[in-house]
Amino acid sequence: MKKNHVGSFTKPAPHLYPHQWSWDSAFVAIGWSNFDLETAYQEIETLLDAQWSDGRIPHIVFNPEEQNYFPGPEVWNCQNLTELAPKHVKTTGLIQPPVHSFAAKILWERTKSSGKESQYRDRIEAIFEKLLSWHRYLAKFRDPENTGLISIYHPWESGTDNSPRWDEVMASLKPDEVPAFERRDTKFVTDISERPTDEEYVKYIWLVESMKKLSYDDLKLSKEHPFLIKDALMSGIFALATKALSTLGERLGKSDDVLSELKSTEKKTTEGLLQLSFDESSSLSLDLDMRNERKRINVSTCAGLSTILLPDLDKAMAETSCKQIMGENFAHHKELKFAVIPSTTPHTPGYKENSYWRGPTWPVLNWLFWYAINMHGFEKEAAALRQANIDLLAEENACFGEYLNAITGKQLGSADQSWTAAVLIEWLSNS
Ligand code: 2M8
Repeated sequence: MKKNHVGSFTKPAPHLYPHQWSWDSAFVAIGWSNFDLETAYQEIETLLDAQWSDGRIPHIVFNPEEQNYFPGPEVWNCQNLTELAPKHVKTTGLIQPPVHSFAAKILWERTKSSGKESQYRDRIEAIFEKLLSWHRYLAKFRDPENTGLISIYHPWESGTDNSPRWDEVMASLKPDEVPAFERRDTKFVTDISERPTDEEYVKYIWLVESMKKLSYDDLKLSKEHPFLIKDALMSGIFALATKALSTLGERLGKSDDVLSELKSTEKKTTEGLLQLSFDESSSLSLDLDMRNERKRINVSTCAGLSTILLPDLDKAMAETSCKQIMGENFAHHKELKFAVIPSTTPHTPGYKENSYWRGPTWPVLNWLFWYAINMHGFEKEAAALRQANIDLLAEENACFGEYLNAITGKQLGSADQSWTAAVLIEWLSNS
């Protein structure tokens, strides 16, 4: 993390990801807060400084020093396409899963326990207000259908870019011309089969072009953009983070109106996830394809485990969800050497052992699910999941990998990934 820290933020990885990424920063701030509160606050503040006027937190904030990334700011062209984008800093027009309020709550708890409340009080107040407008943006503009679930317009918004979750929808897209482009990501990984294919990439860029044509305007996008999905993982995280924001709000003495607004948002998302997305037969929360009559996308990936993220889940549902996570489709799949959660259940359609979001394990998501299992009181299962992750990351060549093969223990993608370090710090500091 120290190595990847530049100026006032932490790059997700030394070369592959040279800018500030939204949800990486939230996890990294949690990691920093174990030993350097100031840097943790700065991480969140730098990100929030790039917030759009409608409340959205952009998925990437570009580092002006860094030219070697595609698609860079000139591709996104946000400042010329919409008044909503900030003028002093360049960003993309996408979002990522909203873990930020969850991070802010943890930061404030650690601020209090280190006796630094008065030093950081004004700063947490400012952070709270910005996060409140972020949550209002999500509730209003990412759910015009009033389902309680959050819409995404691009697989990159999901954080699980080329997960098999998106295969059917992506296959149905018929992109016309996209401007000529040269990928840069494939220059930084030794084996390009670990990254998305060129065909997938063309569609990613085509979707970006469509968003640009619609000026990143949510009302237009929700009506006309070809990719519109209610994202189960995004929605589960939204419920968890909204609860965290309302708890933070209570501790900061916010008004009853604000607190009840947050409570009803959390309740609505919880109901949406349980009623519209949860599939009894598979015990998974499934994404909904809004361009195909809200069809449930029935693929077994770690996003389906999002039910456990709901803070107000009843005991029976929490147990079902925990069993699924620790069972034979996920952490205890018979092929895995390490009992960690794979991104996709082995051998389901679209699964690939070493390929990006198609099979390997992401320590950061393991940490999030570990947190949730603990939150629901399954201490034994949480302890086992923590230990399996620590064992995997202690493998000789693990190198804080971006993602890892849980069958062989091989590190994949980028080495020295910041959020992998952050969650390892968390696991080692909190058992
Ligand atoms: C990956 O996403 C970027 C695009 O945003 C990429 O594929 O180039 C994802 O794993 C995403 O979840 C993550 O935030 C980002 C940086 O770690 O990398």
